[in-house]
Amino acid sequence: MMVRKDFPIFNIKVRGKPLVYLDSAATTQKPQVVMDTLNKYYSSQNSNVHRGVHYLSELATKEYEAAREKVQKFIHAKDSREIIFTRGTTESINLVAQTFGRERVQEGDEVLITHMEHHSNIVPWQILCSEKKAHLKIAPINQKGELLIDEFKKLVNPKTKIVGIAHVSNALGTINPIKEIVSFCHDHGVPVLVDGAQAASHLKVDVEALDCDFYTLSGHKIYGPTGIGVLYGKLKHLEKMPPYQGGGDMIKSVTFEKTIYNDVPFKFEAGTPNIAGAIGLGSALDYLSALNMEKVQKYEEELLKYMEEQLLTLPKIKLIGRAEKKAALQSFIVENIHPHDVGTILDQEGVAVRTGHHCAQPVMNFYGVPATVRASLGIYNTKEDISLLVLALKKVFEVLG
Ligand code: C6P
Repeated sequence: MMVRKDFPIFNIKVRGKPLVYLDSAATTQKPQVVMDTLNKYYSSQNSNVHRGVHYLSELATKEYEAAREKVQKFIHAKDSREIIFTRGTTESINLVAQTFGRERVQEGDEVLITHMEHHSNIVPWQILCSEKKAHLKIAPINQKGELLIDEFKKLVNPKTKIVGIAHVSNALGTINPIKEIVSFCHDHGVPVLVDGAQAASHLKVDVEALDCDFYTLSGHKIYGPTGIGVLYGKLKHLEKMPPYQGGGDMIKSVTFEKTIYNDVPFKFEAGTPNIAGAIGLGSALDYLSALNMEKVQKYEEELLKYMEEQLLTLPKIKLIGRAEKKAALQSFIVENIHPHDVGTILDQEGVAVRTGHHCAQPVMNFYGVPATVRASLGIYNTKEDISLLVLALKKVFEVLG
């Protein structure tokens, strides 16, 4: 896509070389328009929301609520009240575990997740299960990094109270068949939370079509600012759920005897929210929508295919994560060279990749590796970036091979 010019970061040099940024799964770079929006907000709109009758407060509130509607449209939610602003996916999942989960899961019950989850979709459920004396069940994956769907289905039973599953795995790139999973789970009366942190910037997300109960995303992974994220929840759930945190803005009235909570979504947005972040996220979504998510998906699919082919031309490289349906990233290891050493030499060449366990240690354990190198793509990457990755990897073989 011809969008590189929109991202000022590509004007910098890294160690005297042009930046080859292959770490968008950790966080994406930001287009100028998002930074301009933040600047405009702080320069001419800054005020607190829902709290003042004055001009600026009304303006900030209008912009903040407009951002909520942009998120609603972007993920095709029915109602903007189904969009809650959080700090990111991690907070969104914790919110659901500590409210919906806490009420629903009781002693002896089960929470079902998969072997490919990010720690953010494991630990909140572990905390809940330990508090409730419930059990965390894990659906297995195969060597390609795909969910074993029949095994998953066998694990759904009357004790299963909630399912948490990644739309796209951050360590393997696997795209899970969410629609099929949600439909199966609903047939068995089980609600599903979808961790969309790695999906929303690559795929066209339609929460109504997926029919999931909850969907989460992180602003910083979708070309928006850090510190802002989204929890989508079906209105019927959100209205029944208790609040997550108490404080300002989430109440209708407070006396020392009794507090009446505000309506959804404000009930879940205690305290002054990340107003600038939400508005910045709104502008990132406008930017992506103008590019057209179907075109983004197609472009990235071609680029990913090219990256896989190019990596396979190199000796000593083992690709990890070979699912039929994948999004925008490739994990790999280089025989006899630790991923951190690979990453360090790539960095010398201006190539940014992530090395480590990617906050998905169970995935590393499954493959029996301590870490992988992960090259992840965004809309600004080109075939040229991949050629430079390949050249830098050849350098790794020269130096350490
Ligand atoms: N993965 C990565 O490099 P936060 O940190 O709350 O924005 O997102 C957490 C998270 C949840 N689920 C998935 C599938 C994720 O990939 C992430 C974040 C980054 O892979 C940073 S660890």
